[in-house]
Amino acid sequence: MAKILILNGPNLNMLGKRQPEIYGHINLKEIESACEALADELKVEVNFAQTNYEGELVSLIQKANGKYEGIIINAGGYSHTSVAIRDSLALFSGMIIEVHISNIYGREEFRHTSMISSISNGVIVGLGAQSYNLAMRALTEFLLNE
Ligand code: CA2
Repeated sequence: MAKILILNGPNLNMLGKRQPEIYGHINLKEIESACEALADELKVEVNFAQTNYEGELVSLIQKANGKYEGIIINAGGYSHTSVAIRDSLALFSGMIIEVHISNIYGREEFRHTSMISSISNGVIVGLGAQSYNLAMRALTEFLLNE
């Protein structure tokens, strides 16, 4: 069974608590539960991690190598700044889908650039919590056709 790791970066543990006009009312636990239900349907295994620390994200990505066929990552604010996270993803041998809950292109200029997009297989942006489900479907589809 294919294994997918869903990684969330800084402040995504705050989802549902503030700024619902940007990120919606759903919290991270609810997003993860929805992904778990979808994993059953898609017959894949899914695991989750969230951290507010850049280095920890790097370590999680390194450890995922050889263990997971795919990573779905919302690196939060680090998406726009982190060469270290980009470098660790570039070393990952499986597929990568970058997701963002909000439409980063409709927000402040500094959110318009992602360090991760060009080394990802695909990017899903601005579709709310659904972004994660869509990424799981796309990844599963990719992996089946590999
Ligand atoms: O839209 C996304 O998914 C983001 O990756 C979310 C990040 C932001 O820095 C990126 O530019 C786009 C922020 C994480 C969530 O931050 C919250 C802050 C307060 C309340 C709820 C969430």
